Amino acid sequence: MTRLSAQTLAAVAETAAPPQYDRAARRVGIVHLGLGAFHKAHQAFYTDAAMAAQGGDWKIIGVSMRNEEVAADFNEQDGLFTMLEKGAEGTRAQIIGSIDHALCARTQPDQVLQALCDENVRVVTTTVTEKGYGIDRATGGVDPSNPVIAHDLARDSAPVGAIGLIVTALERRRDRGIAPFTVLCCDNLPDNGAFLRAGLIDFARRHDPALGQWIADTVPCPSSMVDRITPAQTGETRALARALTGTDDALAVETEPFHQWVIEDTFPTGRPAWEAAGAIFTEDVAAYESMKLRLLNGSHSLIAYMGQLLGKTYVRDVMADPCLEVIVRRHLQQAAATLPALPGIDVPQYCEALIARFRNPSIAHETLQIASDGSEKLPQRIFAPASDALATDGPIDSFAFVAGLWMWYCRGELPSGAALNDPRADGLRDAADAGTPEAILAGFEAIEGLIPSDVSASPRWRGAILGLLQELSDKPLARIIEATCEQA
Ligand code: CS2
Repeated sequence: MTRLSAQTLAAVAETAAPPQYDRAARRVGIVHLGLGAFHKAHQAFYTDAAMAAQGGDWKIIGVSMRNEEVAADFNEQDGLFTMLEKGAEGTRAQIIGSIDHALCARTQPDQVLQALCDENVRVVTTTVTEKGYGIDRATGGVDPSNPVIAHDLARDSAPVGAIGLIVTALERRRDRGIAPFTVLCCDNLPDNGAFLRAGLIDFARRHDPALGQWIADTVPCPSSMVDRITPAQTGETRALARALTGTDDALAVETEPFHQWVIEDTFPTGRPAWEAAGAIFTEDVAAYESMKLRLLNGSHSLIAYMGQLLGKTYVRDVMADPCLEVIVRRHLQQAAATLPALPGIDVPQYCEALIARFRNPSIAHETLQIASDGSEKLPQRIFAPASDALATDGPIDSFAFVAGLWMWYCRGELPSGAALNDPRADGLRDAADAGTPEAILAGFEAIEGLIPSDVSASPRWRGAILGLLQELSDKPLARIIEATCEQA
């Protein structure tokens, strides 16, 4: 079967919608760092809709940070890929045309820098995952012990990490008199614009304080809340794309119909009309961000650890168990109680919609995937709401439940047989294998920048975690779940 490409696009089956604009007439205006499934189903999709609605030179150069095969696949397919929207009413296939071509940062850092220095590039978007920046949460600056940060700070060769690339490109633009681009972080981190901005400034200052100041004064880093459940590609994804497009597509991505993007509107040098696909522009995304991180992502982590410990492969398998659904609902309730009022948002309705999204039978979202990088995810998903709940004497059982399950999950033997996937895996495993509940909790508390001190100091929190860890060593999780479900 022929490969999807600009040449074969005209022959794509009618069951797949092609790009609604002349791709050849549009030029590049965005560089995106982190060319994974999420970017394809989210920013690339929004940008495609923006160009279809209002034109503009906003094609994307997609940069895979480490994987040269992904970049090669994109180039072989002239940037085209199939997005499969899988909902209750079936599957909708759309060919996304917004990516112009791709590069790999690890092997082509000079080309990436060149792209970032192009004066037509006015926006740089990022999805490199929570851990991918190399920012130390405790200090807010870069972590010099992170190998990529250390490599890029040494300046012996071209930078290969997101922060090193962005700062070096900004320096060159400043020196050449080219206006800086807007840096738009699209990872699931609270106040993600300020988070990335602090990392950029700190990295720059270590080499040139004046550059750090120039970035602080001139580079816009709006925050954004991104949302779309997008599992990793499977063999079935590719087979379905083949059936619906009549071509072979190594890059097909499957995703849910729901999508949301809330963005601070600070783009002095312009931006695509992302509102064409429903993006919301606002002055303050913080409230939306904590809603999404605490309700969707927090429940996701709960589902992931329950699923992994009970041998359930997909999110939908967890949701198919009525008792586990009760526990997810309890989490949503306790997390919702920590949120400020959100004008225009009906939180109970949002939670019901989440339950339906988690249940989506056509989305195969692996609990193993979500269970990864707990040390990077739990601070904003679980510990921050726990801290707020403790401050107002609100319920914390569910936050302690997720934290305790995670600690148990980090023990040497992973139920799935896979290795613990977390940048701090060794330290987590040592803490989790410490023996008694007290020793396990003390081990996790000793990990810097993880559990906030106000949370650790709370007798209520400690009691709940120690009780759960004791129970987990005494009896099977299924029995604990039954009892928790009855009480919920
Ligand atoms: C998930 C997210 O993998 C995870 O940790 O919770 O990727 C989640 O699917 C997205 O944030 C949904 O927008």
